[in-house]
Amino acid sequence: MGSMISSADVVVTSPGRNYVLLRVTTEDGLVGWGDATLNGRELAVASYLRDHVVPLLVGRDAHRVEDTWQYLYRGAYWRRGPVTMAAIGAVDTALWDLKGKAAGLPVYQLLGGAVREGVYAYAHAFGWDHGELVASVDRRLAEGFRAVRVQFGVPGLDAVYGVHLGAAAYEPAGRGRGPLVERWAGAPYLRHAPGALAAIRDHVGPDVDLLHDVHHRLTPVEAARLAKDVEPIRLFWLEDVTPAENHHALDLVRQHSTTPLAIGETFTTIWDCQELLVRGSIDYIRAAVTHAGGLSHVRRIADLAALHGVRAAPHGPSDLSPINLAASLHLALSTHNVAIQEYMGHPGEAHEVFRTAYTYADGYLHPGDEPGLGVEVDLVAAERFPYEPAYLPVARTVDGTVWDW
Ligand code: GCO
Ligand code: MG
Repeated sequence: MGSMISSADVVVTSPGRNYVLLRVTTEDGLVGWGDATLNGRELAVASYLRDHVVPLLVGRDAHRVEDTWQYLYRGAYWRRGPVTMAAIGAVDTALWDLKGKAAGLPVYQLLGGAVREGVYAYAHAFGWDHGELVASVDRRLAEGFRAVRVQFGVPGLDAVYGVHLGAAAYEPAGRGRGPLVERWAGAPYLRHAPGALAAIRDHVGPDVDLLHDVHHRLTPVEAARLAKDVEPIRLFWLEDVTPAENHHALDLVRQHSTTPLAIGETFTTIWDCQELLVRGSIDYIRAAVTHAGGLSHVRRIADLAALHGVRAAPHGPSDLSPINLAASLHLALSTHNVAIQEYMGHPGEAHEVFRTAYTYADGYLHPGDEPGLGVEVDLVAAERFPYEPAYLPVARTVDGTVWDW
């Protein structure tokens, strides 16, 4: 069969926010799509793909997904890192999409078939104060979600990850300018957070799963104190309490609390996850399909996690395209230890560019049954949304010291 790759193209489009996409075409005219978006550093991955990877793809057998992964990872000598792994992730995802289309099967069938009827999803709720947050949580519950991530403001600060004072919506990447500076202070956050979360638990009752993302801001001892203070709230998870590179920091948190811990959205390989999984330091591993080398590699991470009783919960923000979300859903439907999928949605304009087969109903997502991933890209629409430079904010403490964002 004509499975030789005849061309591969990088598409950069900005329907509401920037996305970098990879389109791989075979000699018999099948097209596979991958997502290569790295928020705030998009063009670095576009260049890595265009200048270094695409020339290696043309002429290869599109069906050799694993060999291509190994070739791009081991063959480059310079391994790991977000730029490299997002590029490999895009290729791997596109080849799974192609394989599904060639077989006439949805990708989850190629991964072993469904192990559940639907993928449990969590949505985002945010509000600067309790009233705003309650209204936001209630909207999510009315949409059928039974798992909600809650982010709130902190008296004395103007911006906290996930919510800005006076802002109607939350989108961290600012377009067309350098990074915004957000002031951070640990003490007021630690004073405020347990009460803010307890008030939401009182509002929703025991049956709703509540999640919270600290976004790497705390020192180890601060994180331990927070995890201990919020124990009675019975969170589904507390995410990214400390900077993700410092694996030992989580040992201190573990020693002091049984609050479930999630981390790993910035991890790019199984090697970043290994120590945390083997030491039993976490409960959920957040590596994303795009950023951690594609479906092949994230499946491998999930398998290692399973050995240690850890469940996978791949990152699914709006800054990864619907192609990443679709891939994540095929993985989640077919992988025993995937626990939940983040479902943040996408900007309205994105729906003009991406046609998706996945569906949401009553708190659950399903990838759909179209061959491949079930996402098609309208290239004419994509051209209407040219790239615009955008940056994530940078955090500084109140005395001006750069901090973790
Ligand atoms: C999440 C994440 C995101 C990140 C964003 C950075 O849990 O969804 O923390 O909101 O901030 O993806 O690019
Ligand atoms: Mg997060």
